[in-house]
Amino acid sequence: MLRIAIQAKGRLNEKTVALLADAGISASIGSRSLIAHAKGFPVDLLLLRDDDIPQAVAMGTADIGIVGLNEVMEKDADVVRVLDLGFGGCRLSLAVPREADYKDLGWFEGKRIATSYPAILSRFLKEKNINAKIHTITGSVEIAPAVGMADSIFDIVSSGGTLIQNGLVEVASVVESQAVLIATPGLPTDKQEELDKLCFRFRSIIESRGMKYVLMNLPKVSLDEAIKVLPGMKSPTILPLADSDWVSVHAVIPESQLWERIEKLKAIGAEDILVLVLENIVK
Ligand code: PRT
Ligand code: ZN
Repeated sequence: MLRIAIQAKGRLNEKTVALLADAGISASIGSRSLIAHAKGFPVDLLLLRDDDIPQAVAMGTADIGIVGLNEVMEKDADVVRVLDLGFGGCRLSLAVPREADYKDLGWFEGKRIATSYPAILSRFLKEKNINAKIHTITGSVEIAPAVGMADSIFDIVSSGGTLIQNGLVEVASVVESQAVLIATPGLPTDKQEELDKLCFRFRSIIESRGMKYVLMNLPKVSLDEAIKVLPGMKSPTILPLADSDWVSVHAVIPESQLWERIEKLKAIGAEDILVLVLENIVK
């Protein structure tokens, strides 16, 4: 049975539990227990702080884990990065006070940088040949310059709102991160097979995100034109209607292109357009 480490509580917990549920894995997670038995797939859930997940997976305490790539990189854990999960997106960036006379990375020479990610930062500074002082602090890194603890920060940025609120400007993005599925290197065959099955489910869920299933009635004469607008997964599905001058067209469209394509389809005579949510794409 696979043991999967997930964040007990925090930013990644909700989306991780939702991804597992979409993959048919449900568990009643009590607030105090460390381990939960799941239904729907042979896995146990190990509920940990995100900082501990890379190490737990590297040591084999858990076979697989879901955690931010930033934590995996910081701990330099010996794990296999199996799959990018498409949520928890953020970046690790250097930021300086708005009033700083910043031109380029040379500004950081001799400066104090506050961070919760000293390992990633020190690798970066070494690569860029910059000598700076790293102040490791956990939590509220962004207030360090204002209280005189540091000249600048290296921290997680998502919308950038926290930086603005604290009078800081992002000057270099060092690492792009998102939630990733990691595994212990060299899993035994039976566990690897279970992991492959789980990945298959995760992939189909991830691929269907942001896609819509669209059905419409179309005058047969517009079909060639519609096929150009609707590439679909292979090509759109065309079904005959009782009225032989019309066909029913089904296609999968990325949400970002939905309205633009629907307008084009309406312009060539499409009617009764239905847009449905897609749950899974199984390839
Ligand atoms: O208790 P535990 O140790 O498990 O959790 P934690 O408090 O260490 O981490 P948590 O739950 O805050 O974050 C878990 C993971 O979510 C991180 O390791 C990242 O991979 C990912 N993530 C995605 C983020 C953010 N977005 C994010 N915006 N983690 C933190 N933030 C914080 C950031 O530190 C800063 O304070 O949000 C603020 C910036 O947000 P913006 O939107 O204002 O830029
Ligand atoms: Zn943490």
